[in-house]
Amino acid sequence: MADTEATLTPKVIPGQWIVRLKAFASEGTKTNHLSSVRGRNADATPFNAEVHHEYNLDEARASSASFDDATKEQLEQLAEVASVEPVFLYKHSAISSVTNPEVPWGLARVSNYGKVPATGPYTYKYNDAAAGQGVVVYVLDTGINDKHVQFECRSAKGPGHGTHCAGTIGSKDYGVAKKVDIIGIKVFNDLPDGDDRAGATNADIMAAIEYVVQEYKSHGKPSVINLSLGGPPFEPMDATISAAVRAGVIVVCAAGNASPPTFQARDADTTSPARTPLAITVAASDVEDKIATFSYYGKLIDIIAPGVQVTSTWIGPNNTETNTISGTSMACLHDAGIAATILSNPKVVNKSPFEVASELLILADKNRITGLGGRKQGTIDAVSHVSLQV
Ligand SMILES: [Ca+2]
Repeated sequence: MADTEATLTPKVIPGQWIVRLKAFASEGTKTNHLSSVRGRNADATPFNAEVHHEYNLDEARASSASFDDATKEQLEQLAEVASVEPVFLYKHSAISSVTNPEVPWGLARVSNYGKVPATGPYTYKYNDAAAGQGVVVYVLDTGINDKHVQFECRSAKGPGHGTHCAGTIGSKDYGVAKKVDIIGIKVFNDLPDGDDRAGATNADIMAAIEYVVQEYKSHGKPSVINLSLGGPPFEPMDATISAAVRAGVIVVCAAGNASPPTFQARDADTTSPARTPLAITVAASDVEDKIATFSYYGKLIDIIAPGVQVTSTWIGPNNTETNTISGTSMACLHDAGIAATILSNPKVVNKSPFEVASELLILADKNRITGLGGRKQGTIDAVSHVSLQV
């Protein structure tokens, strides 16, 4: 399956661009910029740009648009423009897939200090009074199969990978936070993972993040964004995530996975969104408490969570299907769920993203992970843990 190996060769969408304005450009600067772009369209010069989307978060003002290379050169000359970069695809951070309907070991691991047995049956201990009630987790993915019986009508929309994600965050049997509200936002196209045109564009991911910030500002419920995806480093996306976190939304993302053809794990500073410091970046471990061979690593990892052979909900005709897959995608879902449990815990008074991130670390099971020598040295040794104390 293709995934964050796209960091090497991003799949670019020809003729589509993200025009980023200089840091902290004002709303007025953006308005003037877009009206000047539209004005140039109207005059007799061969300038031609069609604006598709405007991004308005304070530190991440930008637009996505279609135009040709000559127009790109003209736009790059404008004083207010920081960069003009291509629209390209991000990929799922999941790597392998086998059908195996078992109770997930990951839930047992995050509710236990210390290693769990190599084989089940497993139990998940959690506190029902802090199970994510009143918290919204937004899963930016393929959408969610909301008909799946595991969601008890707490989720909204779509298939496959997104359904698996939502399952680990909040489904009845496979989920960390069993009372959380889950909203799937479809950013991935419907092509199969093996297709090199499959993915989610940077333009759509940024728009979806900004949409969540607007939702959060209107409903005021504690909110978490789950990004089980990865791709090339991209400054405008990093800025969008930073703006979302500063606005009060927690952003949890996958560290990234080694994948074909090289199967070489890298430092998470080589990929977005994992390299964004204000995101909670999650690496993956296995049932032996060893860092997953595929997991990206390094100083930007905030925490480690189960990410090898994780069973969760899937799509299928019966709406009861499950699938067992691996990836830092799966690891980060545990932390989206744990963040939701912290946000719903009445004992935790201060719930800004920064305080939730530090609470995650306080709770974490430290100094358990093996395999953090060599290139992976410097990666935090802390396994996510869900608090039973309310
Ligand atoms: Ca971080």
